Amino acid sequence: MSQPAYPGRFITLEGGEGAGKSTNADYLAQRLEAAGIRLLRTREPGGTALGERIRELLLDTASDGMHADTELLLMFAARAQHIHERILPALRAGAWVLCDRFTDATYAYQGGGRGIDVARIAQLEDWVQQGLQPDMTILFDLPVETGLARAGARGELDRFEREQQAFFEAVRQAYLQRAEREPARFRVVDAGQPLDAVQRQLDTLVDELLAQRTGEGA
Ligand code: T5A
Repeated sequence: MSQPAYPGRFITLEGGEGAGKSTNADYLAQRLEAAGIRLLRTREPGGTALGERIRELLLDTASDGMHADTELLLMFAARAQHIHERILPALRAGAWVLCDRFTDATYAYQGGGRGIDVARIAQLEDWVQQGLQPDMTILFDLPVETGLARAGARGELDRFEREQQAFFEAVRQAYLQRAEREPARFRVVDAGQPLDAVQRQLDTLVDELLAQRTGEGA
């Protein structure tokens, strides 16, 4: 990882449906906080009061018929608010940010899944993020069926979870391609394994992060 322009660290968690991001965000947060890291735990879409209202629109099955461009713009609208209201202030103050999904999800779902031209996503990314990128992205990778079975076991499906298998296969491939193109930022975890085996993989990443910590968040 290169040294960012702020003292904090920006870590994102990515993966398909039911990959275990939320479960393991708890584990990562507990490990980092135990090491004395001041942590902002957040998620996308959402993370702010306004962003959570946009999230409701995006996930609501009553939003069926939402155009893919509308979906893309809403993702970035929520993200703009999130960056300015919470992420950048936290990083500048030396806290670390642990975010459940960020822009890689847009490339995977709106790019891979919906088929939106990645150049258009990149334009929005440049405009909204002004160069902000995660310092480390942990990709929880697992077979689509395994993830959907886990997510489905929780009950009612949201607007994305109602998509077809081919959509989620495209999402998975888009994530894996991004990880292959940016090996310095991505760490791919085999999320199809039992939870304790997944967490042993995360322990290695926590050690890596703690070994590189700098600034007042450390
Ligand atoms: N989206 C988001 C976009 O389309 N574009 C974007 O730009 C962004 C930011 C909502 C949706 O928004 C879309 C993608 C999403 O569809 P979300 O709430 O993060 O985003 O979406 P989900 O992936 O639906 O979140 P989930 O809660 O389903 O998945 P998690 O967090 O990955 O999984 P988790 O931890 O809740 O685990 C699911 C179940 O599996 C069990 C857990 O106990 C839980 O019951 N589990 C395991 N079981 C066995 N072995 C393991 N290793 C396990 N790990 C977890």
